[in-house]
Amino acid sequence: MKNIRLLLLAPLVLAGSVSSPLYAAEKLTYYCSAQEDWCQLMATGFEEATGIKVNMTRKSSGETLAQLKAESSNPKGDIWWGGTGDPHLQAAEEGLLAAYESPMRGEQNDWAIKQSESAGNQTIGIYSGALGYGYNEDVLTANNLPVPACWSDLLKPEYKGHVQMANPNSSGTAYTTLATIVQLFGEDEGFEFMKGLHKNINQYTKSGSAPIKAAARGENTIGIVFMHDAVKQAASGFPIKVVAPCEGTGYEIGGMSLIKDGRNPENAQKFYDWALTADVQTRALEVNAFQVMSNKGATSSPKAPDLASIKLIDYDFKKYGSSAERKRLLKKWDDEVSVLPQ
Ligand code: S7P
Repeated sequence: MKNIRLLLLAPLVLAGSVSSPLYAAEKLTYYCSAQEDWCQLMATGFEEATGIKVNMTRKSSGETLAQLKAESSNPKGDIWWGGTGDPHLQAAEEGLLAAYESPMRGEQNDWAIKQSESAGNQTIGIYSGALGYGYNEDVLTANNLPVPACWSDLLKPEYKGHVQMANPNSSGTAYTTLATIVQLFGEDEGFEFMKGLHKNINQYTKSGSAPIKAAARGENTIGIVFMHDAVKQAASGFPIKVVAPCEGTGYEIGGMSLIKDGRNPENAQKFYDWALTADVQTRALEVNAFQVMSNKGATSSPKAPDLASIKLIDYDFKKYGSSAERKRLLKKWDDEVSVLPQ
């Protein structure tokens, strides 16, 4: 009799419909667009805190947005954590995300909540950081190059082949650069700037922080990146100097979003709430991530760029995170800048 019962139960067990902890392993599919080491720290931290098994994929911000679109008829991801806010906002507008109001909202800075409200609570700000660039002091000296201080310096002919940035299609950092330049100088002058810069670019990388990692290794001179990513290299002992461009600069509000129709919505909400706590955000310092965190109680490092002392533009997240504007600017950059000879 017992054997017959077991035989009857077998197909149910194989189909995963018996809710025993042995068969129903708790899991979360996590897409991450921050630095690899920070992504890993968040994955293992969440597994340790909850016992939920995390399956992580790390991709740049624009690439993750492309993945969400490609998977939209059969979503595989549960949560998207990190990366610049613009593609999160675009994903919200395109109906790829789920709205959520975390009980942790009361502990967040106003800018994080404002970002959330602007997208019907389908995303939230989790950190902020200013754009700028960094240079390798040794390589600069070895090449007898002047110390750059402004965006306009990067157009000087002596820097030909010495500047690197990412491709704005794949990288949130590089899209922030394009949108910043357009907002700082106006669209016509901004595109003239991008064309002038193109002459000095040695490579457009896929990932936003790659240019400063290459500079740290001595394989590049100047990398256009978020200032905190340059500070990270300096804090790791590389001869990197960080520049807040004299004309002023843009900034990011890094995002976190629940993916619409994800397969593990409860676990995704658990991750979301956990990631907004002060303790978890303070752990960013363990991997030299020097962004300003969204939780007002998170500890920051004295090494972090002081946003209050940087001339920041009033970055229009609504406009530059909109699907139409982001697509338009990227197409214009593809058609008018990337195709030019160098
Ligand atoms: O965590 C560092 C950081 O710069 O990475 C994110 C960035 O968007 C990821 O790289 P991509 O530029 O390649 O998309 C930023 O949000 C974040 O500050």
